[in-house]
Amino acid sequence: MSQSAFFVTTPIYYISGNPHMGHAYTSIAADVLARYHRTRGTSYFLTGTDEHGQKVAQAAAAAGMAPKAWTDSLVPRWQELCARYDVRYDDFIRTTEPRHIDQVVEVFERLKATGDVYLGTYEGWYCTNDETFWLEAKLIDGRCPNPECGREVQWLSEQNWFFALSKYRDRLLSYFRENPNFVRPERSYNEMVATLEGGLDDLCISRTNLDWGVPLPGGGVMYVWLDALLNYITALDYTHDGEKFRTLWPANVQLVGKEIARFHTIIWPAVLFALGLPAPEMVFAHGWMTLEGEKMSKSRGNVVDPFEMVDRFGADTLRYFLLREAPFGSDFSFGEEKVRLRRNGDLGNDLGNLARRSLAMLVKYRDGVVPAPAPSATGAAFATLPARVHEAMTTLGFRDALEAIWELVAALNRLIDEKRPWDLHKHGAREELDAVLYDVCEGLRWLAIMLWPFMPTKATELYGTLGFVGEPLVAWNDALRWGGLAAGTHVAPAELPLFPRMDAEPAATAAIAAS
Ligand code: ME8
Repeated sequence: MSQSAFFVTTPIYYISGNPHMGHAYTSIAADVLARYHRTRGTSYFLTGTDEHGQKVAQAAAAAGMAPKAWTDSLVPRWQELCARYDVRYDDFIRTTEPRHIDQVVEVFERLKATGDVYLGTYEGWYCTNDETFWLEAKLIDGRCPNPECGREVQWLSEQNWFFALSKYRDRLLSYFRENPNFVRPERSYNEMVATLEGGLDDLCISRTNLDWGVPLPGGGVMYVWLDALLNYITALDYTHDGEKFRTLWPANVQLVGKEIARFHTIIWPAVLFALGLPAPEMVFAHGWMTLEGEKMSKSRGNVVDPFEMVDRFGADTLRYFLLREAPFGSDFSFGEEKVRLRRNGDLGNDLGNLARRSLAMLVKYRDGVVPAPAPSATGAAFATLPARVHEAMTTLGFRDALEAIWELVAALNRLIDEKRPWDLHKHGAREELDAVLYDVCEGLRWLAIMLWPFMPTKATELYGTLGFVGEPLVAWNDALRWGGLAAGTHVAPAELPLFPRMDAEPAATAAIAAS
């Protein structure tokens, strides 16, 4: 693994049930980012499952199973989610794995030794749904103050271990000020600064009357959030000074939903500072997928089944939809009709038709053989496109990146409409026809390369029709120079359209069309 591998993480998901579309969203975004950085060198993508805590224990009990048997039975489904969406992680960590548990205990010992962890008494309120301790003053009508939750809280009175979070407030504030990109988007950054300015309390990091967690020396288990956050470094073999840890930490980007920004941008960096470690470069708190205006969530029960969706639409269409529909930091509502519109419009009419007619014309007019490149206005106009996409990807502007790429799709379609290759052929305008045919084929090669992080299967298919073998995983700097497609290349027109039209039809028929 090289020094420069780009390290990206997702939250580790509570395994209190099956995944829903919201979980797929974060994992897909992380995969797109990891694939993009693979084209620039190497990347390392970590995801996994958060298997301890009261919430998971309660779900297991409700299913009449022991917690570990319950999480063992569910993990394959979470991994299958990744497989079905072409989410290609490098490591999948489970917090019930011995490699994680041993290191959590070691971290606890290290923090005790530095005095950052101390014994005290916790008397106060706890929300099981959010696995969060709340101050009395923060409760609303005696209930959990999280507007997404509002559930009853329970009174805890336990001898517990505390983490000296308050001690790190000033250091955190300076870190925020010196690293404006540490928390993105800006809205989250500002919220977190306001939280820090309001002051911090020490954090209770153990639970006495709960046994489903990492057992701590002397009794009790570790608070599930600290246990979970540590996955980002235990997966790298931190306490054993693992090579992965030395080469990958600090993470380049940690993706989280905005509801857990506080854990990742205040508690997490404070723990890292206490361990003498650097904070991640960027925590990006993305927006929520909603359904009829409400956050899609397991506890609300308003969830969309990602397996049903992928059967219906295919992974690439959904990956495209999710990242194209809204800026990554904003909320957006999920709807099958919207997915269908993107599928038939951007993907079918714009990209799919461009590929179909370009290749068909090359076959018809030049026996499928790419002509020699000529000076190209399109090539000149889009010379800076890779740099624009790069700029967008650096700030996780997936939508901006796709919009920029679609400018090329539109320009190539316009070129065909304006130059009318069928007329050029009829009038024997050989050179002009060659120039148009070359440009559209070269443009398709660019599109295959730039779309690969977003739509790996379709991009590879498109690349294949242009005579290339394997995935368009190539260094953009070298590959994205107009004129790179060799004259004489034989193209193979696709038998089927890249994105067959999908009408609002019953699921079973639609699934075949999505293949
Ligand atoms: O919070 N829209 O796990 P979790 C967008 N185990 N993203 C969504 C979403 C939605 N409606 N619903 C879920 C936990 N997500 C902890 C994390 S990390 C050390 C521990 C995604 O199962 C989003 O990334 O509740 C969100 O932050 C995460 O799933 C929460 O998953």
